Amino acid sequence: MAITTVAEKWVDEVSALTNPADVVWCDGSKAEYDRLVGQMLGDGTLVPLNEKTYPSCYLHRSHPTDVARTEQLTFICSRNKEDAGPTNNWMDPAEAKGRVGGLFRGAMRGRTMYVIPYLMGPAGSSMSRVGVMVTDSAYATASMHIMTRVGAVALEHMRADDDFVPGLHSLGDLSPDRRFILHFPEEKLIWSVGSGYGGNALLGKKCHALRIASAQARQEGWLAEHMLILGVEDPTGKVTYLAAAMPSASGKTNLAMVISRLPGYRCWTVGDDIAWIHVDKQGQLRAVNPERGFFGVAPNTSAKTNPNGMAMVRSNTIFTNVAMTPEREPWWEGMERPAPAGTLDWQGKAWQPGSGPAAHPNSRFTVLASQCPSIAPNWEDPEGVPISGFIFGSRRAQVVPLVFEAFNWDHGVFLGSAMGTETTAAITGQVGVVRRDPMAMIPFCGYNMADYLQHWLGIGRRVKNPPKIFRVNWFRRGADGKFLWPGYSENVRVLKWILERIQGRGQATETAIGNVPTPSGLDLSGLDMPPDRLAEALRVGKEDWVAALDELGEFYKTFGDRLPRPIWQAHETTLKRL
Ligand code: GTP
Ligand code: SPV
Ligand code: MN
Repeated sequence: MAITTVAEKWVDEVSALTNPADVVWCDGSKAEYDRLVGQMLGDGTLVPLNEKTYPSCYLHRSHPTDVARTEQLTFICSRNKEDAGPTNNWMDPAEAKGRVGGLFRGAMRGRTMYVIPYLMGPAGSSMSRVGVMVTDSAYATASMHIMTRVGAVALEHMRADDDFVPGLHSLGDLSPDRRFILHFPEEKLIWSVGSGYGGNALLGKKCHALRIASAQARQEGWLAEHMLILGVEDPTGKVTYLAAAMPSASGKTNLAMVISRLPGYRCWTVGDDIAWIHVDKQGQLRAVNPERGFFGVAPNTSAKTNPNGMAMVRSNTIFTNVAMTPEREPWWEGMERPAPAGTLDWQGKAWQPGSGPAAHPNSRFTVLASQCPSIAPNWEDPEGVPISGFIFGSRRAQVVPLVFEAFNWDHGVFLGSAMGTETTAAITGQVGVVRRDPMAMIPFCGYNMADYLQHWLGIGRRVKNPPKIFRVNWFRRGADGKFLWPGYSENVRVLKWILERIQGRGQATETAIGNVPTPSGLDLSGLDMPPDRLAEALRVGKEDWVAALDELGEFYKTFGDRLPRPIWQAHETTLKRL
């Protein structure tokens, strides 16, 4: 395999710093993956699952203090603090390298250093980008095999010798006290130490494809978003592509592979977590999924909620932090069959019902996208898919209606910027606390969020027919404390209304915050939904919204003059109209 001198030189440098016992250049082959698995089965990093019922599936148990992204240890290291903005942790680049460089010194002693050239995006696409990750984790290396396109294909897509994002990763000693996830957007460089889990360690995902890529996208005039991509086929056979941003553990994987309840409608999965979106020559937005696999939330995945998800993890899947039954099958809460006696919890300890969750709430599966039964035939089209609508969804027990439509592009950017959400187990810290999360990008925007919103407004000016923008909330609760909307496969009813609105049809009432479906606007055929429950799910409460917008105003103020005028104006107009 040919390798550029710039990449070689960088690998030599980090090797001199980290001092590994040996260096392995990865080629992405099946033989290499099998070798990694064999070695991890040997040293206990992987536990074999039932070869009959879950062929080539393995369980990995991560360190108990290393089970989710750690945002408080994640930094944007731009030269100017203002370029990271008030929503990011910031460290001066030189100071960061001084402080964290010490943690890398000799960190790989006695370990193998894997060099992973990887491609984010389909082969042959001008939207795809290259990274070179160096890591001392065999688990991260095997996961990168599934999540990205590893090997010669990556090098072939470099547009110049230095056209790659270098990412240095070491497990270090796995101590949260010595854990840092650093991004240097000006150098397009990633340093991550002290974690072997998820977005902290699979550097192609959040570090590269969102934080570094969002900063790069702003310079180059495109968008890197925390969005699923799906195609919705209507009864005429036409497929309309939508991209939807939702915060971590808030429904992207589930919506991306939803099975329609409505006859004649069918959904096709293009991506479940990240979208790279470009304006093409005709002024149309086109999106690719930069990833090759899914790193999806296990709990509550069941034959009822996500049958496609259940089917795709029956082979060739790495499970992390799930429980294991005596038959050596993976198990998690919400799987719909009780855990048999003798089940081991996610730490491998004997588990008793009532003794807390058996699977970690952020336990996950890692699997090739091609194993998903609903994968779109064109999911790797180098041209991407045309995007006709955007959805912003969050987790709000109160206030936010099931679905509503923005008046226009700028208003949609405002609605995206106004998102708040209840935190989940995908991030270490308290769960269920409402926090601001514009466009589900608060943990992932590699630059000042105010500039990001300005960039979104600018994209709208460059697009011929800007896609319609919608807001959804599957998580509103009634007075009984239960979800008002059944969710999952029933969400296709909301997608149908969205399609109709895009086509200039669909029944809606104009409100202060946007166009809300009329009670008969949603197709509820075959669904037992009492009218008062539906009304509650769609209700726009005046006092609630005034309070929410006041809080939002305080958030906006933290950006000072940098917040784009149209966003403030939309905020003021909404308050007036309420
Ligand atoms: P990340 O991979 O962390 O970015 O998460 P995600 O946005 O892909 O979330 P995912 O689809 O994995 O869903 C996370 C949790 O939300 C799971 O427990 C789901 O069961 C639950 N969930 C997803 N969709 C719905 C829905 O329509 N209604 C309800 N009530 N829960 C849902
Ligand atoms: C998320 O937290 O949004 C994820 C999981 O998709 S992780 O890869 O750990 O970031
Ligand atoms: Mn995510």
